[in-house]
Amino acid sequence: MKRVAVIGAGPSGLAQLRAFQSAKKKGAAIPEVVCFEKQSDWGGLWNYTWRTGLDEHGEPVHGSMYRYLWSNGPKECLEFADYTFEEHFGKPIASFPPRAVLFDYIKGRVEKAKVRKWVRFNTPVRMVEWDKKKKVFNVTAHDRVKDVMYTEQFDHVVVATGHFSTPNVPEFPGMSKFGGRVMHAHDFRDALEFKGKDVLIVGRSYSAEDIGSQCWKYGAKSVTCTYRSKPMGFKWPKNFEERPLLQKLEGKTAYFKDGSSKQVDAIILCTGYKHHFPFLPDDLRLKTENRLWPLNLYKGVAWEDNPNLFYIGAQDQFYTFNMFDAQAWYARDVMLGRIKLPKLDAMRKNSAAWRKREEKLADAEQMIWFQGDYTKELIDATDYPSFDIEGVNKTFMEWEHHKAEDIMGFRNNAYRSLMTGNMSPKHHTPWLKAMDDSLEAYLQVGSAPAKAKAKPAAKKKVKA
Ligand code: FAD
Ligand code: NA7
Repeated sequence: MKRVAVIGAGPSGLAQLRAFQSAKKKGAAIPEVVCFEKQSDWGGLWNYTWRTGLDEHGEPVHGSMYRYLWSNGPKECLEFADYTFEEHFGKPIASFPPRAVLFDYIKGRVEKAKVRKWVRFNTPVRMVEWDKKKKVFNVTAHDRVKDVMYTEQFDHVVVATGHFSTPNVPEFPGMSKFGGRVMHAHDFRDALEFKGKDVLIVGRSYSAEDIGSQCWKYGAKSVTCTYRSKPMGFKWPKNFEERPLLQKLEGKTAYFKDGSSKQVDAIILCTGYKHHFPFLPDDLRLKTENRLWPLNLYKGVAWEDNPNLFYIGAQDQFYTFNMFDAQAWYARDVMLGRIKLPKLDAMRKNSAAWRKREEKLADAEQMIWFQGDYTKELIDATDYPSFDIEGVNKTFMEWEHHKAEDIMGFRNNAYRSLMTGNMSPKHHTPWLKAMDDSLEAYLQVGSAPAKAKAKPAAKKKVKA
């Protein structure tokens, strides 16, 4: 029997497990699937940890998520086509769930699929090597509980280890003598730490926007975001501003490129992450910055130089969960021999054309349509339930407009599910006033688990 190693049990790795289980359920013979996960539970970044630095085994902490994190995009844009929010929660729920609610949803599908037995927890992969003669991968893993390293052979390897975990940490002059806290977004956990403080945020992307908003919501005295390329440009509330790039620090004074300065108590570097695959040798390792079309991956998934290796979720992301599904179903069908890959030249040509298109994208709206087209192309190639990608794109557009209108209130909007056709309810509390991010508070289910109370709703049948 063929063997497949899936590295990582976050949304991408779990999509791969579900893809295989779905084929099996329909009667296909599938390979043996072994998923290696370095954390003690699944869910990837959505599995919150209070830890920073090193974990209980001395491994770098994977988690970059923080308390009070709510979905930064509408849940209708990431909904699984084969497992809707309504199926999981038994009723339509509001559009921007906090982390715990999305974590529950992600787990629900794989619990139903009964694939937990495929996962080896507390087991980081240390090395993957291709044996040219035998045409297999030697995968070396470390069982941290028994503290034993071992090597096994696999016909295919799927890398699903995420790329928002290893921080990109620039240094600014004067940092080593700064009289306050300096940290990267990766280590940010609780905005209350910055209550009453003047906070400086470096960066202009999602982390800067959300961590800045969080700090403001939970009582920071002021938030100043400093940008390298251009400001975010939202209509920020009082005591929230944007300034050109930080040049240097003197004591607790920050100096900016426009010559202005400000006293700050803490600096949070929201300067992004690095693709980091320390377990892969040069010939198998994706080297890229965070972008929509990394090169060397055919259809964004198959490692062109050795298409027995796959990457799921390696791109920058507007689309997330259902795009990972599209990729996982595609990779599965290549592994099952249902999809034949073209020769290397043709794969490279195809990727180059996507890259050319990607390079011309001028704004977020064009990027969303690009990623939508890509996701649709993959879905059309497999039996993943097709869904209204144009509708998802349009929901993203609405979301963009809602953010431009009201950056502190966009999460109060509701959208229609593209999977069930049902309109989501508005949330019971405006985001700025909702301080409790628990599942129970969000779903108003008291202390009982949401699923125990919720009755399955009448739902659209899906074919996967
Ligand atoms: P991850 O979730 O990172 O999971 C990777 C898994 O691989 C982890 O479980 C990790 O422990 C494991 N792993 C890593 N190395 C090894 C190894 N060597 N051996 C074994 N296992 C390993 N997306 C949204 O859709 N909505 C949001 O609101 C949103 N908010 C975000 C907020 C933050 C702060 C961040 C950082 C990301 C956010 N994202 C959001 C994007 C996020 O990338 C995806 O939602 C999703 O978690 C990606 O899934 P993944 O499986 O590719 O990676
Ligand atoms: P992103 O989206 O990769 O953005 C990184 C940001 O960091 C971006 O604004 C960069 O500026 C900025 N950056 C990087 N290096 C520097 C230096 N040296 N100086 C100043 N600014 C810098 O990462 P995020 O963490 O925001 O988002 C990652 C995921 O987390 C995302 O998917 C969300 O869902 C949550 P630039 O724009 O290039 O000028």
